[in-house]
Amino acid sequence: MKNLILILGDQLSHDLSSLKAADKTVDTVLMAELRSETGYVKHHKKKIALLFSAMRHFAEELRADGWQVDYRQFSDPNTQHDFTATVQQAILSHQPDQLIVTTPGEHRVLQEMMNWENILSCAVHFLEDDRFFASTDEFESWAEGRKQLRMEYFYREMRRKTGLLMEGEQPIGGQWNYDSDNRKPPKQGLKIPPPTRFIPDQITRDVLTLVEGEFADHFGDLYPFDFAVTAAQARQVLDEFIAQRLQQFGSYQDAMLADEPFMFHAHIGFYLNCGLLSAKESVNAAEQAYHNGQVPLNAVEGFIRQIIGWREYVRGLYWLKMPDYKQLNYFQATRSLPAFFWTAETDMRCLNICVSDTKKYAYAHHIQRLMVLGNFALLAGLHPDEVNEWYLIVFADAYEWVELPNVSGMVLFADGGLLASKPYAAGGAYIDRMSDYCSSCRYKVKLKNGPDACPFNYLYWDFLLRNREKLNRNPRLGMIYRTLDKMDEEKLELIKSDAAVFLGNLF
Ligand code: FAD
Ligand code: DLZ
Ligand code: SF4
Repeated sequence: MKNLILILGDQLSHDLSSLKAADKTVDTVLMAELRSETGYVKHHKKKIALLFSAMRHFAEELRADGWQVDYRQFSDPNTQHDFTATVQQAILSHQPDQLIVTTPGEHRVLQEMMNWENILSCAVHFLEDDRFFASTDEFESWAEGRKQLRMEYFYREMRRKTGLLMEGEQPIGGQWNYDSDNRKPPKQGLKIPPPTRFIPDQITRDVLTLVEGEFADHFGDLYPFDFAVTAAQARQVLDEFIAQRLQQFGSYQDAMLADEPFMFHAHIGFYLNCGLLSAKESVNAAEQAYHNGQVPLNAVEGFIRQIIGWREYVRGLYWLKMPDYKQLNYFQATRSLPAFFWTAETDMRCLNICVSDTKKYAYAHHIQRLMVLGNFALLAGLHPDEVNEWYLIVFADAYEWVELPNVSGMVLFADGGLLASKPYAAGGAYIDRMSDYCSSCRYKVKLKNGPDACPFNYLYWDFLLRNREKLNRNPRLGMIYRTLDKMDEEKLELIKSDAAVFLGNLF
């Protein structure tokens, strides 16, 4: 039996289920740089460069390992530019008995592939993507019958299943979650090691020239390009994170500094999501560092929770709820994305910094994504479709399965509270406490109303007023609505008029 193995741009793992099922002495691997994938949204230039270079390096590694690889480069005149046509053409030239594919990460691509059984001239065999800790079926069983799908309970299941940071049935240290130790504001004089960077080799330089020519109208700076593009380099990023930054990761996980876009974060999402780095090796290495006495429990638990908790949970939720999840808009938000999300031209310093970082690095860390960019999108009532598209475009780690639940669920509360127990809405005081952004902003974070007041302050209360009907029965918002109810009419009018003027001038 002769197989054709299609490997997608986010399946760059040598232990991929489709490769494990194949025989390199007779089978052929197919990989392709496709306009359908670079163009379904106009990805950040760095994201395309990362994927094309990582794909080309991966193909080279497979060849060195004895595989036959049919690799279609973007500029090759024979490249068909969508998955279906590419596979049809490859079947004609290789005449396989069967096409083997590891199930794709996105619903959009799976829909396209579901039709292949009918239109291709060979059998099609889908294999589970077993690079995750929980299968989609396992998540479905966990979710069944639950009214609320809280990540914390799923996470505990994953701790039990993997045995990570466990002593028998109990969590090491007696607590499942050390988040309350993980909210330190940044302090002066923090020593933050620089991120791991790589000098582009010839393969990457060729890709950069291609991206420069073909995707000049896409968002973001292509240069400098210093991403890891091989599994060995991605492993180096992980190892340096564990040796140099994991120690402080927990404590300063929520902190933001204007001159430190990378803080103590791991910067591994890019590599986990395209397959260069495995989630299992990442959490195992972190746990080992804890057992070796190199890192404290709050740090390692926080890191492991992000991966076996949040990352697995959002994937499970995505496959459980798609395609309907994409249509949800609980607050019926309609406003268009303001231009500064692309240009960074805004006098709100926090937003200017977060958009500028995103443009430069195709990266912003979690709290920048959630409590600055996302908080603004929520409070300003931006339409979920536009916000989702933006997040999918701008971050090099963005794929719909992980982006959509974070944006529609965590940031916009568009699912009405399936993912989050209350909206992550906050006024300027939160940003001021967790960052150094406000001290040199044109707006005054302590002022609540008027032309110099921080817009987050009145937008926060205006959001709660606008959505009172949908939120005031939420037990976690009871105290906040009681505070609102104590405000006099004059104050409420000021909030509404400041918000109306501000939002009226957004374009
Ligand atoms: P670290 O902070 O060092 O965390 C380590 C790893 O934990 C990450 O690499 C990631 O794999 C995982 N992780 C942490 N938080 C989450 C989470 N909420 N959901 C899933 N995995 C998580 N992550 C993506 O991988 N792709 C996205 O497209 C994406 N979009 C996001 C959009 C919004 C609005 C928000 C609030 C979060 C989003 N996240 C996304 C989650 C998180 O912000 C990124 O995973 C993280 O910033 C990546 O940087 P890092 O590798 O330095 O992560
Ligand atoms: C994101 C992406 C991009 C930009 N380009 C390609 C590509 O040219 N070829 C490819 O196979 N995959 C690419 N990808 C990743 C796919 O979009 C991803 O595999 C699907 O979204 C399924 O998760
Ligand atoms: Fe952002 Fe307000 Fe602080 Fe300015 S004052 S940086 S707008 S939170």
